[in-house]
Amino acid sequence: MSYELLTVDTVAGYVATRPALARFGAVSQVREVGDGNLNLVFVAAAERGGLVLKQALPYVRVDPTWPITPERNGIEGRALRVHNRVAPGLVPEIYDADPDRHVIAIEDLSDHRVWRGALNEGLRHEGVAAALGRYVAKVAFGTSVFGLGAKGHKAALATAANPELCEITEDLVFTEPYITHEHNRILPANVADVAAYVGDPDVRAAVGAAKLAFMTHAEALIHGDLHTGSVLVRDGSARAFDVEFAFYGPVGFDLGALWGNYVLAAARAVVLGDDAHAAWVLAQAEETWQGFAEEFTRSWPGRADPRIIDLDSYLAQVYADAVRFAAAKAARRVIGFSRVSDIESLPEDSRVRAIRAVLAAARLLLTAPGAGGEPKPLFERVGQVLSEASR
Ligand code: SR1
Ligand code: MG
Repeated sequence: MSYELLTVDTVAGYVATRPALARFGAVSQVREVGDGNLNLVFVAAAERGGLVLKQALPYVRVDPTWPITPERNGIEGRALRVHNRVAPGLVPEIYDADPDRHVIAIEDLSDHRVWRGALNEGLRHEGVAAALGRYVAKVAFGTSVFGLGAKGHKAALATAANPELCEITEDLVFTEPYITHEHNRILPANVADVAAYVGDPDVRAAVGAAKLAFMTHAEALIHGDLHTGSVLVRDGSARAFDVEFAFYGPVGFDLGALWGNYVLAAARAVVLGDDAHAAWVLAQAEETWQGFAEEFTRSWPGRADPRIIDLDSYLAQVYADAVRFAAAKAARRVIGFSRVSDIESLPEDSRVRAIRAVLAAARLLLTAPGAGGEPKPLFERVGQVLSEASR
């Protein structure tokens, strides 16, 4: 290890060495709260407020035999500064970035909670889905050719490559679930469900097209991993965090990540018999889309070059991308590496039904003719499919 990892005992001393953090004063209390796949995360209480330190490990936290570049921490810091500029109030503030120890210091949002957990409990945080749509729109406009102009976009793109983390997504989301791979974990009762999904030629063609779009459509500096575990909520507030997967990619990927995770949360609700919560969760797809489309449309008159490119055509392309990405993002969580509590915390018989339902919904999203245009009818159909497939 070429750099020293922080511990609860060394955080106070570390903060004292960082000029950018001097305004917080002495740290008095530290908790390690990291529960994701990759990083150490400390919440520190100091004389003049709280802060969070996030340090990249040089390996996957949940599988130390799997090396992963700690340079992602600097990539996250740079993306977070950009997102704070274009979408203030929708991401945590960033106070410091340390390229030697691979640490960023960010805003303490301990008065918020992770949205996935709240959704799992059947809680409704109104306005979060729309706020996230606005976040995606502000990033989509502010970091793209629309906000930066052609040359500005190319210059920004050149500073924001994230090949190693993109490769993780290419493998885990778009490839491994569709091949025989040691990461895949399939319950005996779901073997036929997975085989039907991954064996469908239309599914494979659509996922292949989605993978190519992910790899080549450098539209904006997207979040890159915008699942419901990357969102902090409080009444009246939503913040997207954990932007280490940020790169210049397709805008629809962030919207699709949210939609795919709404499908997972809804599948959980359906098998638990809470149809009202499932319907509410799926209705958030429309809320997110409206938040996105309205915010993007509001920004449109300020685009750098008003010639030729048509707003409605662009929104239609983002929508079509998002539908495919939603399916891929939901399916990967029930076949491959990195599972989610929505499904994993269910008893096995319910989990089998939820997984079957998620795969049926993903198949619908990837293959339904006429999925274009409107999320409301599409996600109402998703709700029907979840109910039917989980019986
Ligand atoms: C090895 S990283 C596994 C997953 O964790 C992150 O949240 C991303 O979703 C990634 O695919
Ligand atoms: Mg993450």
